[in-house]
Amino acid sequence: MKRTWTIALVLALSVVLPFAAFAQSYKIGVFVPGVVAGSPLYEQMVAGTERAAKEAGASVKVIEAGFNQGEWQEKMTALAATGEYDIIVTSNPAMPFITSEVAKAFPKQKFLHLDAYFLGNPQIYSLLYNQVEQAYFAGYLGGLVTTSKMKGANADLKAGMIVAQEYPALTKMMKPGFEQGLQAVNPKITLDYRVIGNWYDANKAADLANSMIDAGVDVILSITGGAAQGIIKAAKEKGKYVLFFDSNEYKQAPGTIIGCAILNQEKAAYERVKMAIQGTLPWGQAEIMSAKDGYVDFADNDPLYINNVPASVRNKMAVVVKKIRSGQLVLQVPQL
Ligand code: RBF
Repeated sequence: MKRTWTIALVLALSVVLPFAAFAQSYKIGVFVPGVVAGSPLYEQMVAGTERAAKEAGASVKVIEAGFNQGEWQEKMTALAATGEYDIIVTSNPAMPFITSEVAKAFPKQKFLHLDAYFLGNPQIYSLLYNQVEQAYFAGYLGGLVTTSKMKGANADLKAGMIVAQEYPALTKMMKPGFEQGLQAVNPKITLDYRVIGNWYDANKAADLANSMIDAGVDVILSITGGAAQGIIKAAKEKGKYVLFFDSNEYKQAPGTIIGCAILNQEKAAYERVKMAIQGTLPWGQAEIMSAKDGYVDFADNDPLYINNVPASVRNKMAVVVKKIRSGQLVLQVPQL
C-alpha cells in the first residue's frame, strides 16, 4: 500500500514539476539605458515586461545602466556574460548598435528591443514606432494652440521644442513630424528648437524654456526624459503650455500640459515578451508600428485634456486625430 502511494506521488510530481520548473526558469533581464523614474518609455517597458512575466511565472531583473552612455556597452556585456537571462529587454534607438556587438561574444543571448529598428540579426528582435505620426499629433495641436485665443497664447506664431539629445529618430522623425503638424495649421508658424545635452538637467531645461517663452513662444514640445520637470515648471510659472511625449502625463500639471502624444510601449512590451516566453517571437525581424496599429496615439479622452483645452481647438484636433488613427492620413517613416 505504502509503495503504491509512493509511486503515485512520484508520478504526480513528475508530471507537475517540469512545468513549474520551466516557468520558474525563464529569466528576463531588463536593461534600462538611463534610469526608470521620469523616463516614460522606460517606465512602460518595465511595467509591460513585468505584467507578461507575472502571467507566465517568469522572473524579471531590472538593471539601470545610468546616464553615462559610454558605459552602456560594458554594462550590457557584463549582463550577457552572466548567461542567466533567456532574453534581455531594452529600449531606445541606439541600443541595437550595442547589442549587435555584444551578441557576437554571446551567440546564445537574445535581445528584445523596443523603440528601435535593427533588421537581420537572429539574436535580435526590434519594434519601432512611427514617431512622425506621434510628433505630427503634437505639432498639429501646438499649431492650433499658438494660433488660438487661449489664455496663455500670444499673437506671435512661434512654437518651441526642447530635446535632450539629437539622434536619427529625433532629427528624421520627431522634429520633421512636429514641424509638419505646426505648418499644416499655419505655414507661417516658426519653430524655436533647443538641445539640452543630457536627459536629466532640469535646471538647464528650465533656462531654455524661459528664454524661449521670453522670445514669444507659448507652447513647447518636450522630449527630455527626467529634465521635463524644468520645462513644466517654467511654463507653469509663465502661464504657457507644454506638449508631452510618450505617456499620458496630464496629471503632472493640469492646464499646463495640454496635449500628450503617446506610444503604447507597455502593450508592446507585454505582447512581445509574452511571445518570447512562448517561443513565437520572430527573432531577426524588425517591425514598425503606426497609429492605425494602435501603438501611436493622442490622449484625447482624458478629462484633463477635455476640461483644459477649448472645444474650438479640440474639434479641429479631433479631425486630424481621426484621420491618422484610421490610416486615412499616413505619414511615412523615413530610412533612419
Ligand atoms: N528617453 C528618456 O525618457 N530618458 C532617457 O534617459 C533616454 N535616453 C536616451 C538615450 C539615447 C542614446 C537615445 C537614442 C534615446 C534616449 N531616450 C531617452 C529617448 C527615447 O528613446 C525616445 O526617443 C524618446 O522618449 C521619444 O519617444
